[in-house]
Amino acid sequence: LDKIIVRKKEEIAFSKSKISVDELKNSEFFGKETFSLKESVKSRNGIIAEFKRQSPSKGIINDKVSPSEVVTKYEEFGASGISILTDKDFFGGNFEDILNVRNSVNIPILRKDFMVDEYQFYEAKSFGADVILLIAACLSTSQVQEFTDLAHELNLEVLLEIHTEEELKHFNSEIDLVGINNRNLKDFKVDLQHSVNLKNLLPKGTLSVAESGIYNVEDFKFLKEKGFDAFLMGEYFMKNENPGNKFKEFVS
Ligand code: IGP
Repeated sequence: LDKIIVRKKEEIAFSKSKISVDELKNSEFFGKETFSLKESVKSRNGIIAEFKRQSPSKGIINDKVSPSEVVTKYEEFGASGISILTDKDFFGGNFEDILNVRNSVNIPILRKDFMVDEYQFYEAKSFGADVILLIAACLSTSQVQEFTDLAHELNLEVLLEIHTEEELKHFNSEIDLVGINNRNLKDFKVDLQHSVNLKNLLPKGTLSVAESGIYNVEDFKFLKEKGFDAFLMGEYFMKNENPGNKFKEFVS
């Protein structure tokens, strides 16, 4: 994680030198309505389906399919939202993916990245994202608060990701959804029961998202029974030749 953050800061410095915040603000998406993930986890099937080419723990998952083709199916078969990894070096993502996806669906798009600088929020907005991820493990409590305020100013919703009880102290009541990562980002171990225990510590009424490592219908049902409102799933769909069909099969 530390390595990713160091690299991320270099990447941001480079982006800033090429495109200023004022230039980003010229994007058509400033001033446009955003799609609410809070609403769509209630009105659709609760799955936030991820487009993911590769990851540090799994290597290449799928580098053949195009985002628009995949996400159109995700939307058609009821997904509440789409998660797009925009990190290039570790996850093989990019911003064009968000633009492509924005032109393909009318459900919320989560920009999934390691957010450590205000600049990235303007970027997210300028490419048509609706929701941003804040990873508690790489932010201070005051950063989470400041970033939440900035996101809301830009009409972006906030998904706060936690993995430990300690990280719960980063929660504030303006946060829109709390994601509990079933996977430990330090050693990549998956533990669903750990997530259920942590979920039970959230203030009543908090919208909760079970993230990562959901690899079969049983895991999904278990987490649903335990009261999770939404489910962030990537690899299970993406490791197939046709992720959209895998999604369809999973939900039917
Ligand atoms: C999806 P999976 O195991 O279904 O592919 O996981 C998603 O939860 C995972 O990509 C993720 C992630 C993150 C990636 C969750 N939090 C933070 C990068 C950074």
